[in-house]
Amino acid sequence: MTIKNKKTKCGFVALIGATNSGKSTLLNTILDTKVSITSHKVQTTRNQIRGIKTLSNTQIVFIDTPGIFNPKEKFDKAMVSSAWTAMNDSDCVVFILDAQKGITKTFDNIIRHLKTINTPIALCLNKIDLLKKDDLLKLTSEIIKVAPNLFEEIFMISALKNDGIKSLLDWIVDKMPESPFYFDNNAKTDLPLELHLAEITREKIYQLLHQELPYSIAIKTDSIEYEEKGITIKQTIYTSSENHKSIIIGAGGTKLKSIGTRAREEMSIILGKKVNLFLFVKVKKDWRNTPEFFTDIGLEFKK
Ligand SMILES: Nc1nc2c(ncn2[C@@H]2O[C@H](COP(=O)(O)OP(=O)(O)OP(=O)(O)O)[C@@H](O)[C@H]2O)c(=O)[nH]1
Ligand SMILES: [Mg+2]
Repeated sequence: MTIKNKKTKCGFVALIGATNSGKSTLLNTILDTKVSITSHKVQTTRNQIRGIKTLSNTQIVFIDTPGIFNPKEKFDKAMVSSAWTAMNDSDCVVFILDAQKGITKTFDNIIRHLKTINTPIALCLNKIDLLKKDDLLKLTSEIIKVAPNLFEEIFMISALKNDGIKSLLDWIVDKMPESPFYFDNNAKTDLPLELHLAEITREKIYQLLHQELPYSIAIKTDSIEYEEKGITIKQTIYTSSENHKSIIIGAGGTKLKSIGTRAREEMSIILGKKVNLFLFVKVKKDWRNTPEFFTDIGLEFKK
């Protein structure tokens, strides 16, 4: 029987969790390709990133979300709010908990929100590669005590080491509603190329710059030009102060060069062509309160 004659299923899964719990890592592992940037720093993902997995007659649209934290500024509030929206709009929710961190204030906050929805929820205890089995079992029983009947299933996984993910996928497939596919069979993401390329550079900045600095930057892809010799990409890195600008550029431009080299290498792999990348650094003090920096990445700007 061909796929055309089969009934198909398709739906949305929201990946929810505290910042740094491993949501984007899990998405990339499931898709077997890098769609969402990751880093050891908190607040890496800033907007909803959709990743698509097609398995014979089921298409799963994963929504990776910004981590939940206690937001103070407008931009941070918009990030967290986009995570809650994804949760409300999905057919099932996967709550990813860093099992090393266990039950925290953020955990309680997430639980409070999860109790308000009627969608099936699975809990993933992630980073089990870093834990002893006894501690994991202790944490599981504590969670069941704190949130009885909230989770349909609890999975123990390592997103990084691709451990325990098959049974999570089976659970998700079971939750997908009957529906035609929303995307092509080969699609991995619907992220516009400009944004995808900007995310790659942002990831390199998270890797190469320390402390609070990555939070002060935003990136825009200004142009992508396809030429015979390769692809020329121009991007601007916006930062909120002159001081940060000089740190990003580094002595004699060395830091910016390293960022550019790493980003260019990854872009060349994705695009399958030689890439010339030009990075410009501009100070825009108030970008975190400027509407276009929200809407460009799909965040809502509230006055
Ligand atoms: N040891 C181990 N590390 C992991 C695992 N999953 C994720 N990590 C690491 O945890 C860090 C955070 O991972 P991310 O995937 O960026 O986390 P996130 O939840 O998307 O974070 P935000 O986007 O900031 O909300 C990275 O350094 C990952 O390599 C895991 O299963 N085991
Ligand atoms: Mg993330």
